Amino acid sequence: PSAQPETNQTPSPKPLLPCPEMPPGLVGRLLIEFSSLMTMERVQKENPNVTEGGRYTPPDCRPRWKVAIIIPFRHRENHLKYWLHYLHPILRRQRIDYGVYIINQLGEDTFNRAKLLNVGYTEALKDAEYDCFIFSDVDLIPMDDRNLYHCYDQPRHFAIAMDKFGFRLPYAGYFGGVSGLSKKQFLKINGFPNEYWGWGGEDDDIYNRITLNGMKVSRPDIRIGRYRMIKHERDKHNEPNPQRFNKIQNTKNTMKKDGISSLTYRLVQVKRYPLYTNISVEIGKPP
Ligand code: UDH
Repeated sequence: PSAQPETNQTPSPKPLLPCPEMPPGLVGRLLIEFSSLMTMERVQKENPNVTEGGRYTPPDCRPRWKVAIIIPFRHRENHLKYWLHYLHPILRRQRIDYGVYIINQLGEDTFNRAKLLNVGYTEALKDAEYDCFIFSDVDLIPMDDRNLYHCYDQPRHFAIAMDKFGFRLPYAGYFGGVSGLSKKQFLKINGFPNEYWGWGGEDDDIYNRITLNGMKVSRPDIRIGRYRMIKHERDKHNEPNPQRFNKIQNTKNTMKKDGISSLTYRLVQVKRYPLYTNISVEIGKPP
């Protein structure tokens, strides 16, 4: 008796076509500025189609990647508003299937960017079956929406032409700011190092991991990989790490034991906001 006549069933939705390589509706070069006052209320109103926790999926095509965007964070609320204001519309135009994860380091011990990124990888995978991870500083905004936030055949460096470096790559092995690895690429390099406390070196260590594992870095065209950085003073408790020069000489020896395989932390809170998921963690302090 529970069987419904065929005609009463909702018709199964038409299978969607794969999203196009270069989505129509991109605008190219963008005007990025940080002088207007930004409020979270405004950014929420601008982005009604983002769902709780900062998730979005294109309604009109089938995306190739499921992308977790991971942002290392502490005390940068103002930067986050601009990031959300600019990035959600860009990612929507790019037809990306994505979720935004803010990985918030609790306490005032030394900041550890790469360890937070490892935490983001782990926590995002508890949420959905992501196969692509984009790691972005909170203060970097792409100036061109043709710089597509998905993964590539090789680990991707997105932020190659920042305003603060005169829109040039500062050195050939630079991998800082915004980068992206597929799950497979990330696991191949045992994730990121957990032992870089304070500012600097962790991005070079990641670059070493990539090349030592037989991969190379892929980059967009220099005219497209342009970024604006929100100007700021050096943060407290993120002083330049004097050990960084020595450590990056040793990646070959350290990468097998220090990485996603050795990650430990204490998850304190997961909070879903309309435009992002906040993951607050204790990650310890330098030995
Ligand atoms: N971050 C935080 N909070 C901190 C430290 C770092 O959220 O206290 C995150 C944030 O996402 C930031 C990223 O880590 O974008 C990288 O840190 P950074 O912005 O300090 O590094 P960057 O190389 O700047 O961009 C270095 C300090 C420049 C000082 C210049 C003074 N004129």
